[in-house]
Amino acid sequence: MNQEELLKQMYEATLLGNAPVVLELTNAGLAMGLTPEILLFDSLIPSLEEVGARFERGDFFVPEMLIAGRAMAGALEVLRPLMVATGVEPVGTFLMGTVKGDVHDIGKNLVDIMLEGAGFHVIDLGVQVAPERFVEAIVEHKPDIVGFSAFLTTTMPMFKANMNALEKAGLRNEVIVMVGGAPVTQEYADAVGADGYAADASAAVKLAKDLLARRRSVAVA
Ligand code: B1M
Repeated sequence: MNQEELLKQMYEATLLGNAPVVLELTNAGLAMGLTPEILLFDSLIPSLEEVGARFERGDFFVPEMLIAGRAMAGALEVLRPLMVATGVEPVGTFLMGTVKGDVHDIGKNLVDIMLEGAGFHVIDLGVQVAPERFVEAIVEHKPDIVGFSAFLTTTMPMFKANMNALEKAGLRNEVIVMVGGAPVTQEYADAVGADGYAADASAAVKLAKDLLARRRSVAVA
């Protein structure tokens, strides 16, 4: 099997939610010299996008989405240690969570991995995180940045609820706020008063670094 065939087989196996085969192909791809980024961006992520498209057309239902998601999550477990930086001084602390009412976490976990790869210390509160839990964690960990992920149009309004909770707790100016997730847009991020929005994991890393550098240069001036 060549690299192209492997990526195609992995795409198909993810689509069918065949977790053992996806895992086997992940290891085989790495052994063949494919990078974690190629496996992710040329096979796993496009496959999940197709899962979403089939769900929208009514060809797939929730169980199919669930097993495809699990197959992708299994591959991420193997790829994570290969993508994170080791032994470097953290560039900053990033507190992350999927908002209340939303259980999607694959995209959030990918952002975590890429942030860790870029040297951030990431604290992930998981999914269905209530505004008061974000507040508690900000007080406890004093992160430089807090990130809210939302993957449903029905859970995006939780961004505003989170912002209100930060304001009420007197924390809004203590922390940079970033938002993201499939249905989120720059306009929506601006409307809720977030400091930044990123469309994908690499853009999130770049933005996190930029926002932090800007905040630190203002603090020094
Ligand atoms: Co759901 N789901 N799902 N789902 N699911 C979507 C999101 C959907 C778009 C499918 C579709 O209709 N095409 C749709 C939402 C429609 C909408 O609101 N606009 C949808 C729906 C409707 C639902 C349910 C309501 C279905 C139902 O029950 N009837 C239900 C909701 C449950 C709930 O949360 N309360 C549901 C459930 C599920 C599963 C549990 C079965 C499973 C989740 C498994 C899991 O996450 N552990 C699932 C899955 C797998 C999907 C799809 C197929 C794949 C999501 C994914 O992992 N994508 C998805 C379709 C799709 O996205 N095309 C879909 C890959 C991932 C790498 O991309 O998540 O976009 P993404 O993350 C990106 C960016 O968004 C960004 O970077 C990430 C990496 O590049 N990003 C950030 C994310 N967070 C960020 C934070 C940042 C910055 C960038 O800063 C802080």
